[in-house]
Amino acid sequence: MAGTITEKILSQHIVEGKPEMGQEVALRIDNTLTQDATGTMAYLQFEAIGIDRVKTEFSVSFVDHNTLQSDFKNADDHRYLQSVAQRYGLYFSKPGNGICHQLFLERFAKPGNTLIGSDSHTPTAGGIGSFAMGAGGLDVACAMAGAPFRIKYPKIVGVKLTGKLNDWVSAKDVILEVLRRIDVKGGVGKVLEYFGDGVKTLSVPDRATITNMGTETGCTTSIFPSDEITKQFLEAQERGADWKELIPDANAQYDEVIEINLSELEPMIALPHSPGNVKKVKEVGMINVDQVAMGSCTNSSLRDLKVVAQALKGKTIANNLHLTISPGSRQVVEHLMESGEMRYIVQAGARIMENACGACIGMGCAPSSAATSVRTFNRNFKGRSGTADADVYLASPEVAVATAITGVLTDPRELGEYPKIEMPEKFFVNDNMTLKPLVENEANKIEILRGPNIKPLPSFEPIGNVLEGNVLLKVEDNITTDHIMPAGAKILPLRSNIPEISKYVFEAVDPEFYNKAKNNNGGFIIGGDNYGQGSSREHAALAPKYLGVKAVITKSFARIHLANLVNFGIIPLTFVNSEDYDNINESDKLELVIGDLTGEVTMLNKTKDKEIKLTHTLSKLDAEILKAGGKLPWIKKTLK
Ligand code: MIC
Ligand code: SF4
Repeated sequence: MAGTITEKILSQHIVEGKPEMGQEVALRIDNTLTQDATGTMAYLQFEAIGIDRVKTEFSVSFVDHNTLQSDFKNADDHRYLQSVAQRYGLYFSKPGNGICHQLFLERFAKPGNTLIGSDSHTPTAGGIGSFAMGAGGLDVACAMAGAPFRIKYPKIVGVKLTGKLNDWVSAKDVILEVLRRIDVKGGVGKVLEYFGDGVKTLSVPDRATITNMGTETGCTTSIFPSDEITKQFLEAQERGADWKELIPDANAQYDEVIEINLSELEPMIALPHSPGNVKKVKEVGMINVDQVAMGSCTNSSLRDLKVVAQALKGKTIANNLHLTISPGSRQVVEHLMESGEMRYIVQAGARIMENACGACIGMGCAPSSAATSVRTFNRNFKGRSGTADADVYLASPEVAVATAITGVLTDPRELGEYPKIEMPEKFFVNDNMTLKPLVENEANKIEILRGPNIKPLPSFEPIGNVLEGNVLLKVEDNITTDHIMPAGAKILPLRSNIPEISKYVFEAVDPEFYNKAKNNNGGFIIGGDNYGQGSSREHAALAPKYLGVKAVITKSFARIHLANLVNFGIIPLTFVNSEDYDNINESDKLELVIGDLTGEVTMLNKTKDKEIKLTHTLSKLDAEILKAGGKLPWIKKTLK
């Protein structure tokens, strides 16, 4: 059968359902990944499922988000994660080894495999030709226990690349251009599959930058072919045996095509406070910049930092700003040391940070009050940097380094000749900070080490037929999971303690939310379009559930958050007529008759004495899971 890459991979992994756009299909999952911030909860759930060993081809547990260890909590989480990995047959990547997606790309990802990860940027592995999706921790726990992962069969959008990038223009500009065109919800329900002659001009890490930040379009995933370039990359990583060719057939049919001529692209930048708010750098002008931060799973590869190092060679960063650099992995650092390029970075005055997420998730390096920060990251949601009134811009390493040198936002083409960089033929391969899975009889002897901050999972009752309560909060379009459940240095250490972390739900949106939820015995949230965009953190569903939130009623939802709401027994409903959003206010008293959740739901706004029709996209199975009070009780029954 002629087909796209997406069709080829999915047809080999569908275990239930028909490959028809919008229909639910269940996929066999080959690999999983977790990171520490979502991982503790995922493994607590995995333990609760009661399986003796992971059932995937392989699964990896990374520690990269919170590595501050400012007290015992964080260190206890790491110790717990290491012991769980050893007990249940996973690989374990120790803190400092690097950022999960960069490491997975370098050392694990395989073309043609399916991967889910408890992190929304898991599609980074699409750069190598894996079909890789972000998911809630509970879905990852279920996949580790051998359960399939369910998605709506996507619309397959072909992104046709032609031409070749000019000097000082790089992969980040490609994905910023995609975001400029389709914005932060233009990818919902879709796979962005890259094809065309331009593909062969991009290296695997370039491709991974594009698939990584594709997440910001809301898409199910993004994927590139696996070709000769992929083969060379894998061989250079001593993983030639993992390569297989994966290219679309000549007559492959896409449901829609977007064309991008790489030769026409210019340096781009996303303005505050959305990754979809994209303009050309030259249109924005010379704004003063206080901080430049480089790294994150989007732009911390060897190529990226080599360009930065060469551009910094012999220069000093501008007096008015700070430059921080967080490399993606130890492999990247080792090469920069070996080539001497690390010296150029150090000599120029950059602050070298740990190989971790760091500033990207607000773990330090918060900008000063009302400051402007230019970052090579993928998200610039308001407040995510740790400074509520900072303006964060997202750009390529080229734009970032040019800005670091001049002190004002700078089109890198003004720097003159593009640095020539030399990539190594073979990468330094050193997996000594990744612990291998133990054989079964060794694994069974491992004791799981917990700390006092790792609290038991809360359990929830099955949902009744009629839901009553008050509207606790009404929010606008594009509310992110960073709004719902903030991260950062203060809150991340509480990820394994739901009673504590729930005190911070919606903290920056409505500081009274926690008290309101408590005083009202829970209630409802009203949202606009694309509610829950951004991260995969299931705490954005689990913590509101803990506070008694019964249903979230919006104009539309982001994919991963919708699944997380179902997983934790909060009913996600949408307005049949989106104008009805205006017929509900905060504190209104609502009554919802849920029934069996097979069709429309009628809601009575008792305060306004008005009936409002609601609908949903839930499958029969979702309805079953919701009725059972969430996925954990349901999966325990199913897998027994
Ligand atoms: C993010 O970039 O927002 C995170 C932090 O990596 C999240 C995961 C989390 O909240 O732990 C994500 O993207 O899923
Ligand atoms: Fe880490 Fe930032 Fe990537 Fe999330 S987006 S995985 S916080 S580097």
